[in-house]
Amino acid sequence: YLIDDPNFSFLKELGLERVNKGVYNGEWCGSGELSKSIDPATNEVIAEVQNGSVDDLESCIKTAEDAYKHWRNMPAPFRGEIVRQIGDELRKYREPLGKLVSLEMGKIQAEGIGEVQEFIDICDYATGLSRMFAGQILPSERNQHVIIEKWNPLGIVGIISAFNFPNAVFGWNAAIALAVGNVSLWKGAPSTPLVSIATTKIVTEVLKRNNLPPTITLCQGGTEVGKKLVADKRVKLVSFTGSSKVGQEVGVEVQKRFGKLILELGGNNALIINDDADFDMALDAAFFGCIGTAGQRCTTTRRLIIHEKLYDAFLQKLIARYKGLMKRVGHPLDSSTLYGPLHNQQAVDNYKATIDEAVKLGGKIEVGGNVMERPGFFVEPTIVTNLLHDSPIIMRETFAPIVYVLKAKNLEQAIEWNNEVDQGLSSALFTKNLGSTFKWITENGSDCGIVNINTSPSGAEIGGAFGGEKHTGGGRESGSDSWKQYCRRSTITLNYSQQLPLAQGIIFE
Ligand code: UN1
Repeated sequence: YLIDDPNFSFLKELGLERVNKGVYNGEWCGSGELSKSIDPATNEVIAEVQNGSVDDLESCIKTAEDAYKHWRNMPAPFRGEIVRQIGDELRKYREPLGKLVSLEMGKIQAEGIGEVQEFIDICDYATGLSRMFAGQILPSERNQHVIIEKWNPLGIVGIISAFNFPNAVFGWNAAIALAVGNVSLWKGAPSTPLVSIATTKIVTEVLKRNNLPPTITLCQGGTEVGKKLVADKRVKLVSFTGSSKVGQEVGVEVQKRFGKLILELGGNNALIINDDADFDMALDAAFFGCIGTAGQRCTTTRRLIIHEKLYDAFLQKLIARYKGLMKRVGHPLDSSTLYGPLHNQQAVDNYKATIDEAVKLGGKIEVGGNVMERPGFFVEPTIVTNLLHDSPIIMRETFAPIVYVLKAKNLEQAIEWNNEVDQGLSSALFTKNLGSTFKWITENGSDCGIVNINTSPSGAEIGGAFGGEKHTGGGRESGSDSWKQYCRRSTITLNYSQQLPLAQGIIFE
């Protein structure tokens, strides 16, 4: 097991062991199945995890409910101070935790550490938020009345995160949930349990030091645990990140019990290169957008829509960049690696099936198209051309480093294609023209949640609201006013007069 290998000493630094308990309900436990966590670059076992059962989940919910009763009564800036300490604790473990993200998920080290940085950033944000999540006072039509709006916490926030961002997505949700007075109950992806466990250890260390109850609970597990979490009415908000298919099922279940929902589902993100684009910058953006995280970000560039004037030159340059990348394929923890493996065998199978289908549909594989001959789940990053903009394969999301390149006559056509897919997460346009810029960001432009100009569709920072429209689910996480989703709004009419006037001037006598 890699945990016993001195080259991976950061695992022990994070408090991990050969067999790790996958449930934290105030104590570390777990009565579900034993599972192995795998390094996707080598297929070697990192360590084992004792997962949670539905009974364990029940114990987490009980713990969380009790913790909530205490936590909601703490002054909000005090809660913010705890979140600040969590951010500081994460700073201490930035490198080992980032390395673990890389090792268990398969993304390169710079991106693994970047993910922890995202969590740290949102802690800073939430600390400030704890003093700023203001309500408002509104004018009343009645004499000596005011209308007050107050944001109250919900209770337990359930967080179901995906393998591709095993640390940051929990962070976005938990930091904000805690600051506004909620407690969190987390189920990380079944294939990245060590990140969940190590992260929870870091966070709970801070809680213990402050003699606080476990406002953070964790229950690693599979579908059974997930289903119970989604169906349980004590979990007031379910924040789910994953596929549109599963997200829809989650949405229906939560709606059945009138729970609250944040859905962060599939993306089918386009990058448009207009004829007046800065060519080199656009090339860098396409390269990062398509290749980063080996094509496994929700925001990965899946469609490249190039103006016909630049099409040939751009495509040739991009192909050359892809070929050059082959020298930079390697283990994610190797500092020279720019391109790592896919996460698991299922991802490789999806990749293969999609390539086969593309070829059947008449697609041309410009570069890539093969599973690599080496241990782990490596596949060649792939560029496909010669398909219709609306061919079925392009209309769906394949979570792999495959990009479809389309030739557009003009910006209007490119925007039409950008918007014609079901998903609506991220999008970007390269242009130097002010008119094109405004067309793109307004009602005639991109219908996505993220609408970038002269930068890649992926790699958003925490300050903005993150999320997308249509089959992406409509939820927003992270910055801006996303925090409102973690609250219930109380509209309070306060009468400080000696009379009881009714609204709309109604006389009731
Ligand atoms: C995801 O892929 O689930 O904007 C999240 C980005 C990252 C987050 C992606 N900040 O690409």
